[in-house]
Amino acid sequence: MEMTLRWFGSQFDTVTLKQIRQIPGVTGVITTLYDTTPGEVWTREKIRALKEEVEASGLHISGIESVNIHDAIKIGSEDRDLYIDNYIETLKNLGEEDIHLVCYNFMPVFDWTRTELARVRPDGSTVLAYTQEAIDALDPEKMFASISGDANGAILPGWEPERMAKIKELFALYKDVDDEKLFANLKYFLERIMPVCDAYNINMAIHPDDPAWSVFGLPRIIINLENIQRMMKMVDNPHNGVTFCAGSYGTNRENDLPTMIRALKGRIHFAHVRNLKFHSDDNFEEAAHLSSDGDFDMYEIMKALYDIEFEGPIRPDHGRMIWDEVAMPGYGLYDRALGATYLNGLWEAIDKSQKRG
Ligand code: DNO
Repeated sequence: MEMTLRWFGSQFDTVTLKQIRQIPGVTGVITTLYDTTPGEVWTREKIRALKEEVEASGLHISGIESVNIHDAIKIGSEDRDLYIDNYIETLKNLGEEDIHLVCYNFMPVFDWTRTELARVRPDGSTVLAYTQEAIDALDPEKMFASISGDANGAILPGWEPERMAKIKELFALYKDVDDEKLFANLKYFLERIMPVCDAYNINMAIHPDDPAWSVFGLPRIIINLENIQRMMKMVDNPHNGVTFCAGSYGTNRENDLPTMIRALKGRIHFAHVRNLKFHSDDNFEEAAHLSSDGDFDMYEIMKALYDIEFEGPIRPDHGRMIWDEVAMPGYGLYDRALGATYLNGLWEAIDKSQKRG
């Protein structure tokens, strides 16, 4: 595995490449062209400029998170081929620039959903949190407004303000899209992009729906092992793989994370590793990465990744806001650096104990 950190680009991130370079064991960044909108072609020039900037700091680009999917593709509307053509062009340009990993999601309307961006924990840190009760009491059209006030001025990943401004129209467009239709639209998209992925050896890594169940009555399909296996079988190509995100699959406590990892051997292209603390099945908050701070056994998660000989990038995921840092919720420097160091420590211990055993 390679330890990495997500970085949103110098225009958007409070964290610098120099700081990332100084986290022990972090050698790559997972990044994006944050100012592009879904459906737009990423030009080679822009990709190359990003790459050069990252490489000048002594790091490299380990993958892209995300190349977002235009709603027309998820809805399956008539103009979807135009946007798929653009996506293919972007993949080709990434491949030409020697980038071989793309994380994306297929969630309708909203990307990840939380009801609080700054819940205070007993130690005074703040974290992202979710309660079903708050979702049920909320008008979905007000979802964006209800959380954006706590975003520390940052643009939230996957919550493009220009899309959120059209939220009513978006809901209307998805009204005939159920789980089956969404699966069919995903299949259509994957079938069309696989040839370019084969040609440039690009691993597509679908990110799970977060939380791993339907919100506001919208269909959500990337939620459990059964559905991921269905997705992989329907377009059976090793480039059609997954981002194993512990914090997203783990929202559903029926998902046994180490078992899922073992079952997905060979098709996990990217891993997000973080911990959650539950108050009830549908009231949880994000915790420090350390096992004892939350409800996941982080050793078992890392051990499962080790056992399947996972070689792709891992990144610590959302961190708590600590030590008075002001940054994008979940994406400050300090707690993610602690997370990376802890995960590297677990990996080293597992590796040494295996070799000695
Ligand atoms: C949230 C992230 C997601 C993720 C996308 C992938 O912090 O984990 O926004 O990047 O769903 O496309």
